Amino acid sequence: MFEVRAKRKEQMKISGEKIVVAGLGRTGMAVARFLKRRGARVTVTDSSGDRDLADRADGLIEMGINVEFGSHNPYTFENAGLIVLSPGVPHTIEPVRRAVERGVPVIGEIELASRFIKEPIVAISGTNGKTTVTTLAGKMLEESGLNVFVGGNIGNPLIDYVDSENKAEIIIAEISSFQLDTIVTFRPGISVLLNITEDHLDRYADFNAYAKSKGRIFENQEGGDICIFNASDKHISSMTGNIRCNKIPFSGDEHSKGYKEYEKILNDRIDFNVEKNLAGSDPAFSGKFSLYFSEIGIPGRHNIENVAAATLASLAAGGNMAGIRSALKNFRGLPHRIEHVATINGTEYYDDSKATTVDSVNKALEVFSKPVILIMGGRNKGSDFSLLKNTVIKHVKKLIVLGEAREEIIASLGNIVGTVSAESMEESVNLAYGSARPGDVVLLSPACSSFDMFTSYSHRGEIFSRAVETLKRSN
Ligand code: UMA
Repeated sequence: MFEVRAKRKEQMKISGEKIVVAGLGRTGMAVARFLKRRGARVTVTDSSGDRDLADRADGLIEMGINVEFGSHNPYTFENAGLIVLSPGVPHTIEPVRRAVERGVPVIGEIELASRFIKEPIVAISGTNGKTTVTTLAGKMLEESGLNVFVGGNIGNPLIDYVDSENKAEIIIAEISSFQLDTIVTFRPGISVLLNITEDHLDRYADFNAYAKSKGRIFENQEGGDICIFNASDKHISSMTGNIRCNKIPFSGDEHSKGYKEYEKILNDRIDFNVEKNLAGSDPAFSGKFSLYFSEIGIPGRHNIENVAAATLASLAAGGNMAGIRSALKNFRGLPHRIEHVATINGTEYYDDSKATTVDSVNKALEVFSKPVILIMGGRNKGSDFSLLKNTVIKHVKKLIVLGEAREEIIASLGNIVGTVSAESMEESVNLAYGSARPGDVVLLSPACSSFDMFTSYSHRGEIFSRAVETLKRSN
């Protein structure tokens, strides 16, 4: 029943077409080269006038690609035969809207790539955990002996796979809401939706618009396709009533409607009871098995959900139990996600810089039973920090805030826990050290993006770790 197969592809004419690529980041560069190689007349446009763009543009200009940067010229968009947007370029910006009104088709890189990829695609989305599940599912399938390409929002554009010489048997793609905004026919054979909580409210009109975008992962799936989703997430369960794919819900909430039919997360294990033929390559697979939490090397209840999702996706994609268990045994999580950095005088220091949403900070705090000194702040993505009140009361003994969102965080949480403001990451770490007692935890979990002070969340995490290491050496 659950046959994993590649889908019929939309034909697409590229040679000789006038195509505009918006955004000169990693995606835009890859798309422009891909289109040029196929004979399109390509213009890349970027609203920024940064110097590094000029350096990047040089290579494209040498290939005969036209590059415009410093602003978006509406005329360029309106006169295109097709516009391909990078994920970071909203489809709602004025020049794109005007071009759409004039009938110019607009797609994103995922849509473009999917029209040329023949191999089956496993698409993984959700507000939190998608990189972890994408990485883990990739490892489970590799350990099952399959040749896998892992890409998408995780950092390497899918379009790069199309022209690569190393062909895979299966594509594991992390897909963001930004990428789902610009799909048309994108139809993954297997979709995974992990959770939907507040994020990117600086780009979407409201939460519903963001949630709707996430739900588009199911939009083109048909019977025979598989969709794996977290049924204990009320936003997800409200959108899965009418989807056409074969549903494989998992849930840790016994009060969920239809719970009996779900893959169940209990207190010490995940109980699976999936159709026998979900396992494409494992004749010994009986359908019923348990994974005990003691087999899982990454902390937190949210990671149990991630493991359930990765296991189901891997089985659906042809993985076997030996491969799944082996990957699970060796997987210790990804950098900057509740990553242990050091122990100094009995205090544990953790880098959770990837936690850019309120929900991910709530989840990180729930991992710890010890008192937490929490370092938060950065650029607010439209979050309501007061949603952290209950977990902060329960877990946090001191709050240290930094970055643009300091005042907003103090206004939401400053009256429930001792809060101090810091000018830099180094100062934050020193303040945390000054308040720490043996048995405490110091946790960087910002609930904000990093772009006010750092180049990325990983840069922020590295600066935090460096400050902790310096402290450790001086002890
Ligand atoms: N730009 C414009 N016009 C605009 C807005 C931006 O020209 O209106 C330009 C910027 O000046 C910049 C370029 O667009 O030069 C950047 O494009 P981009 O942000 O799409 O950057 P890429 O390097 O192509 O990275 C994108 C994803 N970025 C975003 O979604 C914001 C990367 O996800 C992804 O790894 C990469 O494609 C490969 O697929 C990053 C991310 O933060 C990690 N994703 C969000 C998340 O995970 O929460 C969704």
